[in-house]
Amino acid sequence: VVGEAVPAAQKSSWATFLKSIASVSGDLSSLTAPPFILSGISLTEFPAYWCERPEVFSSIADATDEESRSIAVLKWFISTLKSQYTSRNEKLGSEKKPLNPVLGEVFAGYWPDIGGRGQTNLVVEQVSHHPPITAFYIENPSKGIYLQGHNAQKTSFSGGSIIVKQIGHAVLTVDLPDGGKEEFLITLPRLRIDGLWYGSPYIELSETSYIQSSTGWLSTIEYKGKGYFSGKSHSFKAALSPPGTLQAKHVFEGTWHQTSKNVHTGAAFTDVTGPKEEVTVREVEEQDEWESRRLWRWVAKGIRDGDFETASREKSKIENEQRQRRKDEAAAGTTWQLKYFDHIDSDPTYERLGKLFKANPPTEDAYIYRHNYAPAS
Ligand code: HCR
Repeated sequence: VVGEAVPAAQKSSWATFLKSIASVSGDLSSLTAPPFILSGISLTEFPAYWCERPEVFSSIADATDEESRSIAVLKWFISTLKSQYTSRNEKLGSEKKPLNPVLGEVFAGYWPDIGGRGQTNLVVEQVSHHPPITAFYIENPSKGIYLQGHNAQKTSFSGGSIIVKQIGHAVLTVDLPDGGKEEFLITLPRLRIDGLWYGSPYIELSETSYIQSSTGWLSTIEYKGKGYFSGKSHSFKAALSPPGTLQAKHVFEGTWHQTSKNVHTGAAFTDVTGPKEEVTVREVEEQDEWESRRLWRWVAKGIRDGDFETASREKSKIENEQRQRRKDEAAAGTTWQLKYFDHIDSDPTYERLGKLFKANPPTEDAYIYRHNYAPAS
């Protein structure tokens, strides 16, 4: 019997959706899902999760040597996971299916300078519609910290769960006082979406992700759910090893949605039990027509109000307009031009740093920010 969280009238369409997930592998974005599982939030909004604790991000600049900088970057990375992977459960009751962004959709905002932490700016662009690929750039220029990345997903179905392999990576660059730079290659964890049968999906992270510093320090982060390490959901263990060895000098352990500590010293490491800070975005009326919240506003309102007829009519309008645009481009022999990012086939930073820990794959493409968005202040 399909789960309790599914409204009676949607049980059969939920069962059909689950069957279609099991047979379609690769990209779930275009599958039609029953209304109760839809969110009115576009995937272009997700990169904001990298910075919902702006002071943890900006404090990377306070580290005074390579070792403590790698610790600060690891601490910030772990502190982003709660926002990235549990936000929808907290806000909407369970994981939901986000809106599938259109090509060229933009999401931009900032976190203001409070207490000397510097302003952090965000610009996101949907750089591919099929498959969906989202590029993002987050910077705190006054602290000399810059994050650039892109991400896409490959999905499969196994043992009643959706397995999501994240494709893409991020590179964090930190300006040093001597004029030099330190770079960190960040790989993305694999996720499993459980609880599908009950109609209340949630994420668990699995396997391993890495943060490789250009100085040689490497964080190896292992993720486990219930029944491993501490036996708790959302557990992780991160080992930080100095250049040239895989012998860990620091080990941190705990849950990424609560707290963690240094295994050797017992000192507190991350704590995300306090409030987070959502990105500040212009009012919808002030946004331009390509900005996510403006573009999707009537669809989002329909979903919020339970008026799915309006939501689906408005969604079709957007999709038809996109289809027409692609036809016109094909007829004119032109292609869509990205606004804020340039695509490169292979990322030299990924290749250089990836070699140090034998990244798989050994090479990846990337989207390089053009520094042409004027952030609000
Ligand atoms: C897999 C997912 C879309 C992608 C979302 C990503 C991986 C996007 C990048 C963010 O940095 C982190 C992130 C978090 C989300 O957990 C993940 C989404 C979870 C569900 C969604 C599927 C496409 C929707 C599947 C439909 C289910 C809920 C029935």
